[in-house]
Amino acid sequence: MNDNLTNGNQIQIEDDRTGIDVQTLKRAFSDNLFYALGKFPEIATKNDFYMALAYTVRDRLLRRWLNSQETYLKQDVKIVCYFSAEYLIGPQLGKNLINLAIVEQVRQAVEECGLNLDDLIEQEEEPGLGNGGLGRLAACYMDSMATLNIPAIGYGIRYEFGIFDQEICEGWQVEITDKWLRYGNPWEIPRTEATVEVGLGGYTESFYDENNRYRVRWLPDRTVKGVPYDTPILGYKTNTANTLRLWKAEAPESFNFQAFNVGDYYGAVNEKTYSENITKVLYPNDEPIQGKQLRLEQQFFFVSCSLQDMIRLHLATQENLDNFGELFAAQLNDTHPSIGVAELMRLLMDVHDYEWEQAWEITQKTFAYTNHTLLPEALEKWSLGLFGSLLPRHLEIIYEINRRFLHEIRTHYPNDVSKLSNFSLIDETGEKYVRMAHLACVGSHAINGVADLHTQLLKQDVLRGFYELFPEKFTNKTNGVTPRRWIVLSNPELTELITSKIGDNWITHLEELQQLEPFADDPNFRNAWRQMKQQVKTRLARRIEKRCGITVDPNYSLFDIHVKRIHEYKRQHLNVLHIITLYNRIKKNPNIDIVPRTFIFGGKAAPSYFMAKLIIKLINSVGEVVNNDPDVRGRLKVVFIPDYNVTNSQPVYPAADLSEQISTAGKEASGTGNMKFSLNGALTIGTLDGANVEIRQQVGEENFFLFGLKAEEVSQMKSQGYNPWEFYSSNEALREVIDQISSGLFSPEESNLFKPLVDSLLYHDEYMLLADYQSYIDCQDRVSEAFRDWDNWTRMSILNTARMGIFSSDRAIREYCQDIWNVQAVPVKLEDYVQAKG
Ligand code: B1N
Repeated sequence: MNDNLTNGNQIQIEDDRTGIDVQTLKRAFSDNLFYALGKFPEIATKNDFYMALAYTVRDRLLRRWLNSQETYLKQDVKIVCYFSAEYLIGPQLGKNLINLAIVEQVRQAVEECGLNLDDLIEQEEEPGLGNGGLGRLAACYMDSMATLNIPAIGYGIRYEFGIFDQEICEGWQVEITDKWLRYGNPWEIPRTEATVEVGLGGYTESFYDENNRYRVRWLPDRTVKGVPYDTPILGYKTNTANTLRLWKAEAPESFNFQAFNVGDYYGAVNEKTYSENITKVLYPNDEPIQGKQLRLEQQFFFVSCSLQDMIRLHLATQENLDNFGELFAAQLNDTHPSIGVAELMRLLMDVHDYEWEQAWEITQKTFAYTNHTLLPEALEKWSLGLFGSLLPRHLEIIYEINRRFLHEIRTHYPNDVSKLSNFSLIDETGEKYVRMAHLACVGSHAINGVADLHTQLLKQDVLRGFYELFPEKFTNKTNGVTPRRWIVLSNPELTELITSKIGDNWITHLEELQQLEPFADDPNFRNAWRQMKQQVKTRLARRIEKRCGITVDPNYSLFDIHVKRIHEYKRQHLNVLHIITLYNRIKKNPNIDIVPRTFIFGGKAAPSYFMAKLIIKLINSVGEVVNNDPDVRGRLKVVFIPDYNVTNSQPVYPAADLSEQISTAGKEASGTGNMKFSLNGALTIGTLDGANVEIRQQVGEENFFLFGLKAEEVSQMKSQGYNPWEFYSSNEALREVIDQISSGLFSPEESNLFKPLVDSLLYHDEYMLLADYQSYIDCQDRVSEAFRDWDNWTRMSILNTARMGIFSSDRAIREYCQDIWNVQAVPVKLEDYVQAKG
């Protein structure tokens, strides 16, 4: 059984509790079912079994987690604090099993209990605490930091309701509340002892302290408690387990007691509800913002909690905060946490007695800012009225930062008053606003974009002035994704095939995928590759059948996949124009020789984004017609996978033949789905936008389907007065497609249904679909021709995977560590823990 037990020393006793041989795992699993869940196996639900297994796995990473925290505390090491309002960490069980390298033992243990591991893994409800790419990037970076042994804390918000669940009813998106905590969350541990208080509202007053120094204090009119909930983030086959610390807002008891004392029961309860609202729900918009007070409260709340937490940690081993910026690197994931600049200044000056100059030095040294968007409407700004009433002290501090900053501007550009209003942290062109990107830029020592093209456009355009002023602050950090989740966990078939040829070192050194290149010329390997792809496509086809009731053909049909948030700039509707174009070709000539295609869509629309919701309806309506037309004979299928999230995306990326990355050039900051597809051997049809540019460079232009206007051509055409109508009237196929949509061919019950969409294309076409239509169609025709040559397609597919190594989030994190954070790896020891040989 367990031969370690025979020695009977300390180490083996520990091993008896958390050993990883099959017998010990079985015992632990049933113990957890009984002692933690309080269930006999006979009456346990599937969820009980899942929970028991989750606890069993958590038990096995606790030692690493606690040792990591102890190591950081004792060694005065520099810690990365990732500040993000969103994290999309996905389901944890499967990932932790892989990282602990105990998949097979656990599979067997669970099987010997009469259960199936994959069923239990599927049971997990993921924490949907983000909207899309930005939140998922934060999760990939947490994974890479742990894997690279970089000390890190992820700070964020524990939303009670994450991104809504999406259902499709009669082709329309319906939003359902995400009750992810309903059955409990086995991965988190509340640390109530580390609770902090956050003030809101009220006013400020100045006074002279005992040393006769002029000081300011903030007298908030309400306070909220922040309670941290910690989730361990274990690295891959390493002892490092970092912490994701998410804050939950709670009402302070004192408020309730006060109100109770005066007999105001309702007031007390109401106050409690009001405070707890702050972390109730994630705002479900991914790009444009709405300027809602609650959102600013969320941002300030989690940032203030986190900075207070860092200061407490720091002062546990240091005498003062002088070297705060040497021991912490705080990364601002977009401007959402940028209020941190003013909050750290306040904490340093008002609470810890620092003078402005030194506080400012510490603040700039601590923060760095990542920009994630080029859409002007997505740049965050807060109206002065709202800002001042919620954060009066912070507004004063921002005014003072601005005063000093504009003084520098005046000396730098003595004869140019227009510079002042351009650079100002306050937008005074109409109603007055605080410009959060400006605050982030002046308060940080580094500013980065998330792909080469994006960083260039930031320098030339969005943040041009700041680049002229401090060029040395700007760097590019092209996004990356973690191969552990996006290959090893999502695509076991591919993982096995790669490993059979080049070993498994690529999982932490993704550049080694290069070693696959020579195999692209090996017919046996190409065969194996094609079979693997077939297998994975079949897996997805089964899910689609089950979920959507649509039969698709994994063997002969090209899987053409477009999954991401629904947004006009991402142009899902351009894809639809192509589908209708193919449909028309078939209708005109039902015997036409056409490459069969399965068009797969997935993605959520912001609930208030009318046009995005109409695009979902259009996809489903076109699908209804195309899927059921006997002339089509199943050669085209259109599928909309509902409720696209991390869990549901995992079977999707591996199954793609073609990846749709067709945003209007200059609009998508980077994209990360583009990387997941290509890594899994899909070919890309794409514009020169975001990271597509670099993906094409890497995989080679002959292995990438490029179309469309370039970013500079887009802006040129715009400035010359773009007229979509010209494209419409001069292109017969396009005109037919548009006319069919507007005539109600796809909405027989309501012929005007898609009028808003058609009108927007014909009269504005902000995202230049009509300008790119023909180029897209021609390119899709090249795709189809290429797919006919299966063998060569497979070659291109292999080369895509082989050349995508640099898009690992490990590479991205190494760059952040070197160029921005100046942090080093810190290995964690695992004393008195011995891995069982079993
Ligand atoms: O961030 C991703 C990029 O790969 C995508 O190109 C980019 O669109 C995405 C407000 C955002 N930018 N901005 C957001 C999210 C939530 C929110 O409330 C804006 N998301 C992105 C990772 O770099």
